Amino acid sequence: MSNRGAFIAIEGLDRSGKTTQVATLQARLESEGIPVKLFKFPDRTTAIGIMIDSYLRSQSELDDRAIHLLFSANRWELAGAIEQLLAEGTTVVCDRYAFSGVAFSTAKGLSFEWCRSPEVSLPAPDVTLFLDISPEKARERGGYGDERYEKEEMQRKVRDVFRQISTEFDEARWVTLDAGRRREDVAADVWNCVQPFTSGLASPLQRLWN
Ligand code: 2DT
Repeated sequence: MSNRGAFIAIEGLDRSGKTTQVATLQARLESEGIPVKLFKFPDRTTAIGIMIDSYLRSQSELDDRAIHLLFSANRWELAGAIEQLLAEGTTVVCDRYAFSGVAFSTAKGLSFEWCRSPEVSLPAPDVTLFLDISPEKARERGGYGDERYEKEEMQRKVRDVFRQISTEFDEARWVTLDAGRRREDVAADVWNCVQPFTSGLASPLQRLWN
């Protein structure tokens, strides 16, 4: 039987260059002839995603738990498609995933355990790359944007929760990269982490936090 595709998640703080790194990784995989599909969470194009988008732009208000569950439901509505692609041998790259869900809602004051519950059993990434940047470095890069959560205090708290999450995974599954460096250097590290997965995996896909 042929290998399944690898499931790669890229998480990162605001101003970490995550969008650029995801695009660079996608281009590199394509140039190597590896079938790849990119997902971005939240996916703002679905019915649930439209509600999330409105909330993030502060055009609507929602209870903290309600928005948390919408973010999670947005992953669940695409989980089947992700599994299918992986089974077909396509590498799946996710720009943000369940870890953002837990990090942002916990940073708002909800309990970590409560935040994690709806994410349990989602397809588990084979490796998660966390693009870490200090608030000071982010400030140097021009500060944060206008959406909800794009505030220094929030980003500090989010960073702390990401660190807490990282302790639950062994270092083969969770890699923290210093994203305060030149983008070429970060991209080289990203590729070094992803390259071993490019021939796919024979092992079954795992479930998150099961
Ligand atoms: P982008 O700026 O990457 O579009 O993210 N978020 C994201 C959550 O609070 N929960 C989640 O489950 C996810 C995926 C992080 C938009 C913002 O949404 C936050 C930043």
